[in-house]
Amino acid sequence: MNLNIREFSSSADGFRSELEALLAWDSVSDAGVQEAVANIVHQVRLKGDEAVVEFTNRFDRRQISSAAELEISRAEMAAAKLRVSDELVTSLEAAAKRVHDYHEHQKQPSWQYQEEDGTVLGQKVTPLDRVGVYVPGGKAAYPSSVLMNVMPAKVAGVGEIIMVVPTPDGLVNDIVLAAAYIAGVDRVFTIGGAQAVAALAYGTETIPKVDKVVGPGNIYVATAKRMVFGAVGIDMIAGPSEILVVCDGKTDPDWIAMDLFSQAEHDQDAQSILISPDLAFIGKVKAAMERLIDDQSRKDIIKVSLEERGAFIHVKDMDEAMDIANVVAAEHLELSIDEPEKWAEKIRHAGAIFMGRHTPEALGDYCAGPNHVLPTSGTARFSSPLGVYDFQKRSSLIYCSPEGASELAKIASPLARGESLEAHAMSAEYRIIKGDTGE
Ligand code: HSO
Ligand code: ZN
Repeated sequence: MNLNIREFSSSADGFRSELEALLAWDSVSDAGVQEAVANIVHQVRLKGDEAVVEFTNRFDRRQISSAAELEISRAEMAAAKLRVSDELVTSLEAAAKRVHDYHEHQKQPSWQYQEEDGTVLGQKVTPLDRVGVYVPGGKAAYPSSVLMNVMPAKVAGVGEIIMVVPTPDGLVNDIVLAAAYIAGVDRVFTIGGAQAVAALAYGTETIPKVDKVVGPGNIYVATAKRMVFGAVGIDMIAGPSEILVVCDGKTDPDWIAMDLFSQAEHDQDAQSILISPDLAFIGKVKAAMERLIDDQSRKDIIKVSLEERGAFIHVKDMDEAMDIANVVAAEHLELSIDEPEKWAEKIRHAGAIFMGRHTPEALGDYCAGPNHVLPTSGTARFSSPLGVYDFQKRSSLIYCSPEGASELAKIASPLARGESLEAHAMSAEYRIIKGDTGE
């Protein structure tokens, strides 16, 4: 199949502005969607279970009479796991263990130190009490995403994990439930959309109120998450998936072609870009793609994604490739080159860096260990992969000794008076030890 993929040369006039245009992504904020979501959130907040049942029956074509019917027990999750093939269960378990072990390294311990006068200062780290994980239904139901969202919460020590998943027509995805069981989800409710986000944020008679809602979803879910933010915490709002492959021309072109397909097949809006200093190699990858695409089950999605948002960029050398990679700040960056560890030092912005010819993104998506929930659309400039730290929070600790308090009060008092806050000043001054004049 012919593929019409844009080709750029970094030395061409106007390349930087063309690159900007290529990367631009507008997360649509539709006024109609806003209004519909605001109404759903309001109804759920006001009427609780009754509204959740009504919206679920309407949007997911179900005939539920009470919210209790929405819950799936751990026993039912275990039963779903039995319906999944042994091979798949073994892979889910192996992936869960690897993701768990990786995230163990992210745990932030509490710390404290003591000053000479006995004052102790520190930071106490605590897990969130209860978290809600949104899992999309339908075409984007990824069991791997269940693992990636739940494992870091588990490792953080979150008290209770509630998963919501829409089940249009009452159809449940057994692999998703098996993943939930393996990851250690406490309770599952078969609800989705804005109504699920609102139920988690405000709680209903049946659905417990959580402290944070994480997980990807469609525009209704994303809009609802933005709306309830403040009442609860949320994770990032993800844009379409992206991959940027930098290749020196020495990797099998078929491998690179398939790595580019692997992101393109997610979504028509996904973005796959190849950067190489070797123009002939770019031609070989293109030929490989045109040959391989015909056998791809998702070829229609791949084609649209590559033709709408994909690109080949020819650069003069590897230094320039790294500069462009930093501008793109891709969700996934593959360095399919010699000495990737040397070049990775130059990378400042990327969600995940896949190093060497034997590290395709697909391995990271499922089982290498790091999280596959990553900053998209250039947000890697300022944000990080989903991790244990997203499910932990910090409290400052201050424990003054009498002598320490006396000293601090002498610093605080003039500051408080400078702000005309007399009670602050006096509260501090009461702690000054009588007869302690400082020097
Ligand atoms: N590449 C996706 C994650 C995923 N891949 C799930 C396969 N399943 C995140 O960008
Ligand atoms: Zn993927």
